[in-house]
Amino acid sequence: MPLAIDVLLGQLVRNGFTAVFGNPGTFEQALLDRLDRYPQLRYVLCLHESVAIGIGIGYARVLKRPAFIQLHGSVGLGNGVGMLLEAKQSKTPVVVYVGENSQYDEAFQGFLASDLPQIGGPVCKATVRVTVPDQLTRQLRRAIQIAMTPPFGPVLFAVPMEVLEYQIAADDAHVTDICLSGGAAVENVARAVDWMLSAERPMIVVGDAVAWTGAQSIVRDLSHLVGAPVYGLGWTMCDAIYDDPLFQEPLTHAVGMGNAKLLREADVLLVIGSPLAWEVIPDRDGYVALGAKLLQIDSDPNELGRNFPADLAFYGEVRQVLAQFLHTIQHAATADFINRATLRRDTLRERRLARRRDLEVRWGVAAKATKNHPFAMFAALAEFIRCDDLVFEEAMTAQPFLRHTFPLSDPELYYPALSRCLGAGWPGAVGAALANPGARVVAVSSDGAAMYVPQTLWTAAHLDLNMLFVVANNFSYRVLKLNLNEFRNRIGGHRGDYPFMDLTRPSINFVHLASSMGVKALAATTPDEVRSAMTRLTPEKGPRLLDLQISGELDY
Ligand SMILES: Cc1ncc(C[n+]2csc(CCOP(=O)(O)OP(=O)(O)O)c2C)c(N)n1
Repeated sequence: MPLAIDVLLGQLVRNGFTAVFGNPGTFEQALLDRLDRYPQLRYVLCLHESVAIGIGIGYARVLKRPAFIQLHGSVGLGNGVGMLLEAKQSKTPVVVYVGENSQYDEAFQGFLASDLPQIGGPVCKATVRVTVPDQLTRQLRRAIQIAMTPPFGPVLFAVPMEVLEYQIAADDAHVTDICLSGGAAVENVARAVDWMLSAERPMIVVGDAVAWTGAQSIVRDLSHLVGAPVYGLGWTMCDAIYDDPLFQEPLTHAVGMGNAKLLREADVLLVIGSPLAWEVIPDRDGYVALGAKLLQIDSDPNELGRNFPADLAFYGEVRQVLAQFLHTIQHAATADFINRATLRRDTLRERRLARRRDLEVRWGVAAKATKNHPFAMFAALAEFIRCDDLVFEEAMTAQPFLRHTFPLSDPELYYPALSRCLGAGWPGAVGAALANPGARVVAVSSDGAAMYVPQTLWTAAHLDLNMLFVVANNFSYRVLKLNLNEFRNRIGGHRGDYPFMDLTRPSINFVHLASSMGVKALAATTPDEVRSAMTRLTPEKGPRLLDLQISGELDY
């Protein structure tokens, strides 16, 4: 009979896993020892647990499959807690194998003794702990299945070390693929469609379930047909066709009052695959105007009517339900409806263009006064970004400038990390590069976010990945300053200082940091310096880094 570790690795191969992202210790030595027998599985060595989980998250988002992560015992799991919450809240499927000490030594309460399910439970979708070797494969299949069943999420797979050393029966079972069927009953779709056909101000909000099911073009077709603007909420994937004229913008995840004001303009609000209201500070008064209809579609039943009662809620695979909606509206649309929808469409297209023009004028004026204004700096950088680059970004307050200047037309090539757990950007980008080896990956992170995971650069250099890392470096935790301003506005009393929010004294030398890990790096403080740095970095092979030093002023 084979060793349990071989049965485990065989199961991973059978289920199409291609990589293990980890930071190892002795509890997991059986896995390290046997991995070279499975060339289908590549081990990606990471120098911190948040990097390993973050790379797994990026890999899973790009391949739209669960990733397999290995952490070392209670300490490794503890280090990874923040990034696991990132996976849980972004509903990204990852199986997190954590080794632990032998059950035979439990009574010693020895080295690293702790309780893995207690540490990981609150930040994982589920916990599976194997205590009997013969149950290993069944439990592993269960862990994989839980991770990839909507709502997706991280599953803790805890394995005491001796379990992997037993001989157990081989089996060749697969994990069942779950296909969700459209749960929308025909008569309810008809009611929802009636509301949409008579709406004067329909509006669509899209979240990550759209990208997970590849439904962006159906959303576009639906929005064009009904003449509705599309907004994004809670994005870690690109849930809309970014340069479509009816796509307006992703909404903020910081303060919900502005979002609520905007959504309350709708008389029919269709929310697809996104939690409604989950910002840092949500608007308790509600996001739906009095008398307006709220329609929700989600593959996570927990989201339906969770914070605000929906008038109709559809549970099912988002793409299928949407297709059903589109089909029904196409058949029911009258000439009068099409005329009204066309008028709305033209107005929305104009509104988007006007907003872009206004921003360019405002930012353009500011950029004349400030040589490293982020608009001018990102515009210079964008001259070197190709439309087939894969952009994985955690640009934080520089995000509007990136989104305005970069070519982001292909939703499969744009991943906006959301930064619940700061530091998801760079590791996610490495995961994206591993998942999509043909693409050049552009990994933009703010300086604060980058400093949670600088070890990522080592893994990128170690694997010689074709990546451009960019630090959107404003030498501060700028968003915390903006939020503090709001707080002080509320409680009264502006002091003009921002305690513990400047990343200076000493300032971080990203060029030295990157060089120390084998990544070629240059800094730029003006748009011209960006151009000359990029001219030198672009032809280089392997990972490169641009330290994009942008103004941290608060009023741009
Ligand atoms: C792991 C983790 N620690 C702390 C925070 C709290 N936090 C939220 S935003 C922020 C500062 C972000 O600054 P930076 O990344 O430099 O972006 P900027 O606002 O300057 O654009 C911090 C520390 C967090 N979200 N995650």
